[in-house]
Amino acid sequence: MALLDAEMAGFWAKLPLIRTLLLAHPDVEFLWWMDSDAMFTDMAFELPWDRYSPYNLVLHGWNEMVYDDKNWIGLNTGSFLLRNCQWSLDLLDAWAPMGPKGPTRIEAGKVLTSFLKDRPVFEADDQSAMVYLLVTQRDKWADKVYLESAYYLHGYWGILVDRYEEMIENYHPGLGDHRWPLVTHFVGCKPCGKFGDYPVERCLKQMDRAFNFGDNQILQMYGFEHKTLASRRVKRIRNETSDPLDIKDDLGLLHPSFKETKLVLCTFKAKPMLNPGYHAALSSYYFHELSIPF
Ligand SMILES: [Mn+2]
Repeated sequence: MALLDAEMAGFWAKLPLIRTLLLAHPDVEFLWWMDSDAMFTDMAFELPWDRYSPYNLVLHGWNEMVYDDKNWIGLNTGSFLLRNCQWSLDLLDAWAPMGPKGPTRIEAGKVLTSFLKDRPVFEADDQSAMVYLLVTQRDKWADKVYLESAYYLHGYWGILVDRYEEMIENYHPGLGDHRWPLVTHFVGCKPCGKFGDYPVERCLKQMDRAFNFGDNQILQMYGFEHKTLASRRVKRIRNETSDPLDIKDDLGLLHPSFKETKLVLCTFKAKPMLNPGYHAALSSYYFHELSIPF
């Protein structure tokens, strides 16, 4: 795939970029891909890392929709976790062949539309190609792929953004699911292009609301919040104090704790590593996983 960089434009550009990032950062165990049209909207949610120790790829999705229905929206490739190991580099190679723009991508799109459920006619996209790969080469990949549906690793914006006020009224950050989504992903919004599936005004307005919904969780640490979710202006929600260390930190965002996690190495079926020194360099089997302050 290293040779295909220039051909992998549009939604396929993530593949060569991810490959480069994995190789450039061997000290990073998991890479979390986030589309530029996706936002973190729960700043307190902790990913269930232990659940993922046997897996190398974690996507939002449902097993039945992918493996039984072959539905092209059975999973989402806008926000996913990929373990940094040889398995993942192999996966990127297997995922890439439908990507090169031009006749390859157009012809591959026809294959995907006829094979997958409910897929409209359009050129090959990375998400459909992932469903296709998992269904057609299930034995090779599926045992290391976890489809997560217990929380919104990806959350479709259309069913979330009109409920933010209701969530604020009834719930709190840290839940990550329909009550307080970890990620709000503006699938189908193309405010910079002509071919979006939704009106540009609704997309832009709701992107602002999603941003402010997430931003409120940061601002509250400093005693402020947005006047409304539609407003960039902020208001004070706490009196000034001469004793800032006494400020309550209900979400635990001011002083996040650093956790020690057992490093899980990639597992192989009798296949040598690309670079034997790659993981050996991580001589300690423990590392300090940064609690990402989003
Ligand atoms: Mn996206």
